[in-house]
Amino acid sequence: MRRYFSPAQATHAPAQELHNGAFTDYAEKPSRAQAILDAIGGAEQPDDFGAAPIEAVHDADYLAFLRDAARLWEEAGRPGQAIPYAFPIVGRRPLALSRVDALLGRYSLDATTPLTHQTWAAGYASAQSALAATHAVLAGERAAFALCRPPGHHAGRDYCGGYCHINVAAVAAQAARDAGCARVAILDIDYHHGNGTQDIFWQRGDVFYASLHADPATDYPFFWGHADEVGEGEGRGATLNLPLPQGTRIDAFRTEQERALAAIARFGADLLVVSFGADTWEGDPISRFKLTTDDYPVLARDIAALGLPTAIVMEGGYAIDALGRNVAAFLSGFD
Ligand code: OKP
Ligand code: ZN
Repeated sequence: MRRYFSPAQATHAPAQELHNGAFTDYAEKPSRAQAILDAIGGAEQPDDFGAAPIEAVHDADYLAFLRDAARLWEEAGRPGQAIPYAFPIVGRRPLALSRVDALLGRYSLDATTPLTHQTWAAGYASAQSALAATHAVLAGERAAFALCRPPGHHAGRDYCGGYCHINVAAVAAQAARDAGCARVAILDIDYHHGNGTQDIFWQRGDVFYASLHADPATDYPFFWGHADEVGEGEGRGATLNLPLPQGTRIDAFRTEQERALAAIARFGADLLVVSFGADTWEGDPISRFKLTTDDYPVLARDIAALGLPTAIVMEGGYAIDALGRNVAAFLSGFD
């Protein structure tokens, strides 16, 4: 399988995050990528497809914010990391604010995602890896893997959060649409709901979003991923949420994944994007499912049986010692 990763993706490295009311080591570490590379035998540097495929999914003012935030924060003389802390949740309106504190709140979903001087470059490169995998399958590869890091599925058209800045799955899906695929499906099997991906395609009937994830009644991102969220307008019925309880093991996970795959087959997708998170593994430090390494090839074979050209993009997975073997196990199911 073709595999893509750019060294620029490793440069974004916040020191700490706000977790359980205290600052702890940032879980989405650059060493996640090295662990995966070691286990899958390296990866190719992606071609540069430019900013246009990213701008097809994200607003220009938001992308400018990603480029500038750390510099503005530093210029304002702030000693700590660029972390938002005031959010316009009441009466959100298009105020022309320039204070970096206001911009951080305006363009962020949460306070867990510090921005760095390298955030834009790393997110840009992560999106290029997703685009390279997408173009590989458009050119006839059965499946391809983008080692996306930073991940993407919590990021929306104009906001970051949940360690995500550029929604790499959305960039991949939109690129496939623009390359002529009439209908594209995204299957999100990260532990967390991909609220950003859902939001981007909420009113679209041409991109189907199906997600298995921890019930947002108990887990981040709390406000999205509930079973009654099905899309709106043209997108009504093109969003499928399958929340699962903490403690979920392979049998229940596989049964629900079969439901998602059946819905994708009925939708009639020409191409599939898989948002793959290995944070469903039993030893993940921030997640509570009970999948084992041996479960991943089983899930992958079920997905491969759909017979669709498949671009796999990496999302979460924070047990770094096990991450490489879990990713390699998943990819082995597509052989
Ligand atoms: C990103 B991905 C809870 C903090 C939650 C954010 C989790 C982001 C997961 N104390 N932190 O979906 O793997
Ligand atoms: Zn996750």
